[in-house]
Amino acid sequence: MRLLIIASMTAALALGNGAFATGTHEEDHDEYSLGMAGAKAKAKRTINITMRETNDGKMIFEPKKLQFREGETVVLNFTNKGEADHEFVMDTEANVLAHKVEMEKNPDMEHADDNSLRLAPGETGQIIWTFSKSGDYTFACLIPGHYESGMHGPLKVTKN
Ligand SMILES: [Cu+2]
Repeated sequence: MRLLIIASMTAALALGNGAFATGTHEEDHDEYSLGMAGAKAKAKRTINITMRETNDGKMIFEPKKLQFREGETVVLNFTNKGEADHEFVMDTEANVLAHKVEMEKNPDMEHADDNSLRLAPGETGQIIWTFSKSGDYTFACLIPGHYESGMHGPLKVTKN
């Protein structure tokens, strides 16, 4: 029962943020376990991340791995250089995989969470994030089929 209570609290928090889009995640997906949206003024580093398809039928993020230091605020700039929509979401692996199942049931679900974005071909986007807790996390594109085509990688937050 505890899980159900947490899930409804998460939903209430999402509503409070005005971050509710069409389609909702009903499970507790704890999107802030690796930190929180950060302030640009605190960011000392910018990482450029590209999403695209490859000629041999894969879908990739460049770079393939991300690493940050605990407490640092980073500007993540995204460019979709592909011909399909792509998404970026970062979270614990368990939460990413739970999200993946939800996306497969409901492919048009939109995310309005701070830890994710979706870009049309040619579009750019930005997430400014403070990585407040060290650990091993994952980033992925959860548009159905994309994870399996290669769109996921490790995100490590190291202790200072
Ligand atoms: Cu994708």
